[in-house]
Amino acid sequence: MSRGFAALAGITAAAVAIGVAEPVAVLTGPRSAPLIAVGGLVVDLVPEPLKQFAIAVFGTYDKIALLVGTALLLAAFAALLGVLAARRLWLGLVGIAAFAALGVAAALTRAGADAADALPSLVGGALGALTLWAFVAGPLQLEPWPWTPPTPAVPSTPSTPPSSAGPSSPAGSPEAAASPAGSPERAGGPPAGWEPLERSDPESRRRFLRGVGVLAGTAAVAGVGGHLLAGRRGVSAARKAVTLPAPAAPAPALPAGADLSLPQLASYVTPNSGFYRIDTALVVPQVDPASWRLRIHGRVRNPIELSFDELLARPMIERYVTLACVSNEVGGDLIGNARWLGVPLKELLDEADPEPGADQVVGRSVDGWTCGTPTALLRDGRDALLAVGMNGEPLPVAHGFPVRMVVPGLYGYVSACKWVTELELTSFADFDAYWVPRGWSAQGPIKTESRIDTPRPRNRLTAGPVTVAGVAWAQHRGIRKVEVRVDGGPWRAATLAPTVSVDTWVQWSWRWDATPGEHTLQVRATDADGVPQTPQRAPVAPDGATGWHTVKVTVR
Ligand SMILES: Nc1nc2c(c(=O)[nH]1)N[C@H]1C(S)=C(S)[C@@H](COP(=O)(O)O)O[C@H]1N2
Ligand SMILES: [Mo]
Repeated sequence: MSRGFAALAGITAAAVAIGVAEPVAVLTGPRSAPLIAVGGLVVDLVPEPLKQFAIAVFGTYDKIALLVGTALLLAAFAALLGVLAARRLWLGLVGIAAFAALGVAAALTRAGADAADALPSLVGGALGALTLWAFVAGPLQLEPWPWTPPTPAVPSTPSTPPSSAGPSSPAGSPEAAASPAGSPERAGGPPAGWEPLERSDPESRRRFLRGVGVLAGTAAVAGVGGHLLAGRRGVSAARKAVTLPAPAAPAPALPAGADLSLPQLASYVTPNSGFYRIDTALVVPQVDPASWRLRIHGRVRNPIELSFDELLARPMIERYVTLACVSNEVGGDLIGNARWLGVPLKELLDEADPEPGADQVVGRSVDGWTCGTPTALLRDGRDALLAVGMNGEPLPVAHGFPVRMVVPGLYGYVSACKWVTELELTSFADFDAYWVPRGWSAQGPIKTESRIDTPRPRNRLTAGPVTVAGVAWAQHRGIRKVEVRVDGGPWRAATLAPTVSVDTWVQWSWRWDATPGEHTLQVRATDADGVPQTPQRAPVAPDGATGWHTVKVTVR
């Protein structure tokens, strides 16, 4: 078999394996599908710099990039397996078995996995192996070129007398007579350098390629169909059925002018559809509120277990809180402000009654992700919430439905556990949450930052008055002052828009009398304690980026 055909057989076998695993995963859950399971393992295991690179390059699309990358890598391996299988079938089959084993291992080591999660990879592996066999040694294999060495010509006894054919026709020649008519492939015999295994019978080639088409098509239909079906088993219907209680303490009314409503400037309240999403989940966890439970346990005197209805029955408060990701670069957009509805975590913790020394609350998600938050900080009176509502709706599924944590003043990775099902009281000395062994700081207070949203580097600016505007944040400390400077000149005070509390970002604006030429705009904020934002540039790891946001513009 030629390399090309062998590679095609390998890729088709892999497509069948991955495709048919999807409908099986409809029964066992989307995270047991091999591509997702292995992808999830990759997310947990890839070295931190690579992950940083992925977030920097692909941002919120990092997961799609990962899946496409995994699929391409897999296709390359599958092609190689096909080539190996053409030499020694067992090598190819062992390769497929190894991949199936990887899929099984990945599916079984995920949080909350059970034995059934092995099924998609096993079924996929078996059918993938069958496919490879069919192409290499089974009914779809390529048959050798059906050429048999020509019987030695016997010029002395031509079947047709030369005279009857005429001199212009080769039909009566002995060579033509040796090969039967109507079989042009056979007529010429094999070309020079022909090797029996390299050329195949055209009929078997058509059968092979038809097999590739039919099987790859079936794999695609099974894969996409299974994936969509699995999606229909999601919780969007259950989410729509949720009626949120009215807050006992509603959010403060937005002061007039909190939103300057300028083009390019981030709106004061971020709509749910535009809210950044960062998590390690390759498929969004689908948590049925009917079976959701929260356990508050560990080093507490009074462990608590709550159902969703019991949580909703508690008095709720509604607060604006600006959430920020530690991976947000200076000038980046991994930050958003929403109105959250939820139960104060302080009340739940007070009831659970933590033991002395239990200085860390570990939030644990259904998918096993964890974050560690200082117990004292959750009880210091700030509006730390076990949230069920976001901007007047039940939490969007991707933002943690049915319940997540929201803590003013802390980066999301140490506080904002989505799909939360457990709060475990422990100590920082005893437990490292998900990102800590991966090189991030155990403590993650949000650093004072500011951003220029308008103008942007590519804007066409004309000389004269230009509105420079943006946002600044120092959650739970508040912003006292924002300053702007042009071309390294003196700092000028910007005007701060009003805000509801110290827990949200604030919009700022400054009128610039722009002159023609290239200019550099810079912004810095000072928090309400009087501490200015540091000019020192720091990368996002291990505990958040710093530096002044700098924008270069051209004025005509
Ligand atoms: N279950 C779970 N919760 C999580 C994460 C995660 O990976 N898994 N990521 C955290 C991080 S790093 C951030 S910045 C916030 C982002 O919340 P959002 O996606 O709703 O904006 O969620 C936090 N909660
Ligand atoms: Mo984050």
